[in-house]
Amino acid sequence: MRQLIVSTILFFLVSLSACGNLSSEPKLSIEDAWARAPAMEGGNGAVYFRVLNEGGEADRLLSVSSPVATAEMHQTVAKENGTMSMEPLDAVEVPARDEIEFKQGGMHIMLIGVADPMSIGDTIPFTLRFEHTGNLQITVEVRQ
Ligand SMILES: [Cu+2]
Repeated sequence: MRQLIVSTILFFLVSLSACGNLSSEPKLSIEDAWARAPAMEGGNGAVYFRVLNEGGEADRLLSVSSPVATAEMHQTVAKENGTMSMEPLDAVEVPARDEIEFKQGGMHIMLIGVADPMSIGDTIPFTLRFEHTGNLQITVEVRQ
């Protein structure tokens, strides 16, 4: 009888840990992050990156920030007259086992009014705030 109880408890523990491995949570990483310096002092810069989600649940990017300037999430949109424009994004879904990309001509991060000039090779701190994962702090290199 004692043997049976021990076996039952063991089985229960194994089941629990198996569930733990399958638990659906977002598992995020930020790849290929880089920043573009503003063309002139006080102008707008940009930040680009990919967000990978290897987890079994989606997450949402709620906001971004950097000490160098006000950071906004934007979407590039083509207008009917053929010109390009941008619209602010409230939040961006990162689906489970998928990735999203912030890139030139698509979704991107705008650094509004960069006060201190950024040079090629500089690095800037950058924070991404996700609904489930919380804050992810990364360092972004300024490139051409
Ligand atoms: Cu923009």
